[in-house]
Amino acid sequence: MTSSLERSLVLIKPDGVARNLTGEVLRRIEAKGYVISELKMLTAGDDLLGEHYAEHRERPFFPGLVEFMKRGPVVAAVITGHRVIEGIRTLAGTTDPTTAAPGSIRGDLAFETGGPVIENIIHASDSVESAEREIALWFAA
Ligand code: 3AN
Repeated sequence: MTSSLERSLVLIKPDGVARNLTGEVLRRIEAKGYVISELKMLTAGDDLLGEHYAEHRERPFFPGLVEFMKRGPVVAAVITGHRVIEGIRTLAGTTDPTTAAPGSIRGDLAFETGGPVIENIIHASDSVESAEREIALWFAA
């Protein structure tokens, strides 16, 4: 069997930090068996968020997404484990918190605010390539 040890960039977004859910999200990730390799809190700026969400730059919700992500501190983590990228996406649940599966982080803890952007507590890398790009952005030496 080939090795599938991976790294994922996880962000606890400003809604999650403001609601004191940092511990709960990290608890679920650790309880699953994944390892927190790096961890820090910071307030992101336009440049970092523009790079992080480069694929969404032309979307109508992009300005609202950046404003939301700048609203307060985020917690950034590098999580390590076998197939951790797919595993954390499963723990997170689907993007829309209203229909995210109960049992998932978004399904259990996030809700629709009626605002211009979906607030859904957690970001988790969606591929090995995204993860390595995002880790370099958020944990630049
Ligand atoms: P996910 O985080 O589930 O992979 P992405 O990468 O498609 O979702 O979107 C990044 C973030 O942009 C989401 N977590 C959410 O905050 C916001 N977002 C995505 N799609 C929409 C939308 N249709 N309307 C408003 N905000 C959105």
